[in-house]
Amino acid sequence: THLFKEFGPHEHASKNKILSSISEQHPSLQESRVLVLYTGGTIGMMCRDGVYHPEPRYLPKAIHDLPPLNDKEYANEYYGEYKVKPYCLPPVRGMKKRVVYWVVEYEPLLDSSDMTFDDWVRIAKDVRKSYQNYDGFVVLHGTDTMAYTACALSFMMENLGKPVVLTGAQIPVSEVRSDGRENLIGSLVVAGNLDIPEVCLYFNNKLLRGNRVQKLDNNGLDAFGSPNMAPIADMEIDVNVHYESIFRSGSLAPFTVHENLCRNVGVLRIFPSISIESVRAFLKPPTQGVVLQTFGAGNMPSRRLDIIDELKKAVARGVLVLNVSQCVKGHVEANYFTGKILNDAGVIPGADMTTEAALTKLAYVLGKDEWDLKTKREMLLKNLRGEITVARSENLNELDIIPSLARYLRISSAHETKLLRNALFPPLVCHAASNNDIKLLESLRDSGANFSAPDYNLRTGLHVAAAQGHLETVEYLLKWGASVHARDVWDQNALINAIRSKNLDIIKVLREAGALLTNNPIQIGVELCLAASQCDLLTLKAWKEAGASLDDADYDGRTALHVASNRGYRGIVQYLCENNADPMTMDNFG
Ligand code: ASN
Repeated sequence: THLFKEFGPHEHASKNKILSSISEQHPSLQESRVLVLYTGGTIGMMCRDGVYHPEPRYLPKAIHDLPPLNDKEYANEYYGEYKVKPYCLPPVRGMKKRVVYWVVEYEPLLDSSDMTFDDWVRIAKDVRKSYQNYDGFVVLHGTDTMAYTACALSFMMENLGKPVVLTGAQIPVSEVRSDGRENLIGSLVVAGNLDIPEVCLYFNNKLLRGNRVQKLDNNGLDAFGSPNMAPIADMEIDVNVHYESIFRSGSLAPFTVHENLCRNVGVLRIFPSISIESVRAFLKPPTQGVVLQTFGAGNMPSRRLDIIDELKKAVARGVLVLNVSQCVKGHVEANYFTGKILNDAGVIPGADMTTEAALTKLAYVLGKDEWDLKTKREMLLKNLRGEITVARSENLNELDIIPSLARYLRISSAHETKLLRNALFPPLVCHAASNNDIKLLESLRDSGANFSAPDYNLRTGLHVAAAQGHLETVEYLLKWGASVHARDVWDQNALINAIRSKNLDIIKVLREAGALLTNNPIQIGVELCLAASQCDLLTLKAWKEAGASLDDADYDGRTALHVASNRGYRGIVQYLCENNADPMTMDNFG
């Protein structure tokens, strides 16, 4: 019962209340909704008896009174009547949508050193439960084990289509020099405005891929780095997102959470003259997965045949051993005999994964009961969520038109050419989508186009293809990671566009990829009544296929069944009754 204890500005509410409150009619379409899960960490701590402790309820109240984190005037004007009032970020320069957010405080709040696998599962499940109601998620977390949580969540969240941003602080918000305020603002901006469907970590003006991150400094405010990967975004005066490096799931399946993590995993750090007894003790059952931290580019003392022999025996018993380097930078490669000897023993090379990523990947892969041992080994070698660097085989081909236009417009700097590319690609993608031109889409992709980047009306190629009824293009765009959640300036996603084009096949494909109806049920009720009044069976079928309840009523409580029976449309009445419309529903006039 305490799971979703929520602290609005000065009130408590159950999770259900939060969900119902955000489905109320929205004052402005140019908003995005973010859910903040506050798990603990220094950000909300207070110093008592000379040591820091998590302080329940302090942080949500502090945020409420901080103008850069809460525009009270806006909140009162638009959300004054809400049961659980959200916090509203003031407008942020360069960002199209205002961020409106709700904070759920966990109980108990934890120093992240106290977190366990169960806490990762709890966070992942909470995101799953509220996934359809928010555009992005922020997880407030202690810094000590944030890298582990970020890695674990990245694997557990399959086919993620929205940003999940972890952040925290080195100095609590209760202190004057706190870095927590900036970190929270930056994370909210990312979660509410950027199309980055990844688990990431935001700290000190940098956005890093979650499963590449390590805590590198326990004193500096720039505490995190991802030594083997450049940041996904730098938040300087301008926000510079490196869209080409974003990892997008190529699967057509919807978002899910894999909860089962194998606990029998561990990290074994090799050091000169390590004893065979400790190696043996470590590899003993019930151990199922081991991250082996080796020297340099993945090397072992080759004269220690006793250890190699123990490793071979463990591998033969089915233990998965993953080799990562003790160096923070670089990757494991069998360049030396001392490295090759491990490969020959059946140890799996871990490329440039961090120890945190390797450990949580093992827990995830070993938790997949449906995979046999061979598949598990293959999965450990594969780049599942961007945790491994994969060399791009082909170079980006600059689309011919870009350099010519750059010359014509007398643009010479690489930066300006990049701006030109970013401005031109979205309308070109929409144009190709509208013509069902997969060849053009292919060459745009070769040139580095991001299929989720919206045009000036925030429309993407997927909106256009769905509106035009081009199934092949819809499938192609989804395969290359287009977001099913993108909403245009009229608050419509691709699913609504597919309903308007009455294309049941497209609706099905979008739904399978995780698309959801985000409209208010009253809006849907109005649409259903309108379709019934026009005897438009196909539109009713389209709404049904998209997941609408045919019982949704308009503002007067009237349903499609009221309208169709009033007009004597037998076919429509029959269809509605066959699809569970309730003939006993009363409108507001009884
Ligand atoms: N011990 C704290 C934690 O991880 C450190 C921090 O958040 N800066 O919860």
